Amino acid sequence: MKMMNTALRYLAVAGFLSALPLLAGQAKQPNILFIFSDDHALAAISAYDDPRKLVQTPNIDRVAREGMIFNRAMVPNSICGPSRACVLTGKYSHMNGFYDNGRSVFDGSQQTMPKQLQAAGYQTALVGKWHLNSDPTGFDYWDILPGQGIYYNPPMISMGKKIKRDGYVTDIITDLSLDWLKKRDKSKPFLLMCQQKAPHREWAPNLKHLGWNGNRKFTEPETLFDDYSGRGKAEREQDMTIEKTFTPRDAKLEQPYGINAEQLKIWNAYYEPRNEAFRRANLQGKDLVRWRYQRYMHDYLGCVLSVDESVGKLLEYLDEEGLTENTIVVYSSDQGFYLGEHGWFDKRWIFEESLRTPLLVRWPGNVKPGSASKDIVSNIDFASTLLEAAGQPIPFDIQGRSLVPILTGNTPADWRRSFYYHYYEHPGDHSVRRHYGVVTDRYKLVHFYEADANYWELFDLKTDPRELLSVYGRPEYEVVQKELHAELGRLRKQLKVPEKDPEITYPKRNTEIKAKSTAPKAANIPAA
Ligand code: SGN
Ligand code: CA
Repeated sequence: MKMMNTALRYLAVAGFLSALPLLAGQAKQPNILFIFSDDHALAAISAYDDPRKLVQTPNIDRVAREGMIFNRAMVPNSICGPSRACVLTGKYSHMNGFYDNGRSVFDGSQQTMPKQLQAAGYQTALVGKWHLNSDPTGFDYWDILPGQGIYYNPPMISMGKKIKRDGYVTDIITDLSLDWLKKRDKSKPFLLMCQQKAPHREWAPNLKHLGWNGNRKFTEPETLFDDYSGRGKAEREQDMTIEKTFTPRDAKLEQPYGINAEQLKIWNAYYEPRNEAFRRANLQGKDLVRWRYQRYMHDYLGCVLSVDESVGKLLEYLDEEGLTENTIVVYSSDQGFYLGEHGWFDKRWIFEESLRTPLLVRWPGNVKPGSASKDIVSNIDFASTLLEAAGQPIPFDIQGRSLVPILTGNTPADWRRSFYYHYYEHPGDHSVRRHYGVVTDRYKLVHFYEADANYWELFDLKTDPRELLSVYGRPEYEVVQKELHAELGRLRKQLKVPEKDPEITYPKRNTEIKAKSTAPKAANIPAA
């Protein structure tokens, strides 16, 4: 069967066949609703059942209940733009050319999954966060936030035209997505990529969710006061702690970007009395970190509530229109996020909270409701998966592999057992050093490779699930360490990772820069 598929694929890509057959039982090409949030930690989705029980997300959980939840979905480069480029191309950063947020510009002329689906007759749309520093290609309709976007009354760029929209960003992206669905050409299958800004920093919730938790205190992570002993310079010298990096705006001691006078009244009614009490208390040291953690969780999880509502509205639309049965729903995020673990917020590391990303997939008739996968999968697999589901050939240079067999309950015997990771954005926000490494079910071998932070680490997730102690060089790990070095070398070769990082230059950007410089001053859009 595998041989047969490979042969068919060859013929298809070589142009002898226009498409692969659809899966058994499928009468027509499925619609694809791809819902993508920004910085959504697994611990902030109740389906992942984190022991802290931080929040309930009934609508996202519905996707899990009616589909499959992935417990080991990983990103190759845990940061926004690079992740999005991986989704579009099915390739690692060194192959799609988008390495970091600060300097990379996505080359929209390259082969992408939306382009291929569009050519196969799909109607394609992308709404919300894009963050790739060039205009989207492969979409019949696009309506994006410039750069990071802002939470209140966000300027947007609709098919190249600047528009300022009123309201809360998550609702706006949802409504625009629904509007497009309503107006679409119903004779064609669709690919809709609904990409939320939330719950990205500065975690500004919808006004109606302020105080959503009542007086409930959020459970602290065990490592909130990590001292980074047992690890190296990179972990000690980063700039992403709640203690040192958290700003007054993060803490809502300053108002969010773009908010108007009317909204500010409601905002102040909630925050001002609490901020006043905070100022009077004059907290210091650990008490101050604890207070910030509580504020952070109220705000971040408050944003998640809106994302969850959005998922609910989109699923409801599918139900009402009778589209549920023939629509693949994917819920994922551009990466995970730290919710106070190791004292951190943000992402970027090969470590669990930022390496892993949520992934839930519903596909009636193909995916068993309530199923779960522990296979190592990645967002570079999304392109192949959606192409196969649509009966399209998977180009040979795609590095990700289709998840269709896993989704249908038949994980191939040769599925990957190790995963290559590579983070490049240093110098950059939060000062996380460049590193690469290999991840298996149990171990993680990491190389921080800059001249002034050059060292190896090895973590044993079985004995040290929180990754607090590198056991690199210990005699009892000699054999494992050797094997991991060999595996890392093998992966780097197979994936064609260059020996040296490329010089990442500053090519000209279009959409995003223009949009930023012309956006209203009051909105004060934060830099990427
Ligand atoms: C902004 C944030 C950073 C964040 C980057 C990248 N600062 O610069 O905290 O790491 O985006 O995020 S902010 O004060 O402007 O919010 S990413 O999701 O785009 O990769
Ligand atoms: Ca992100």
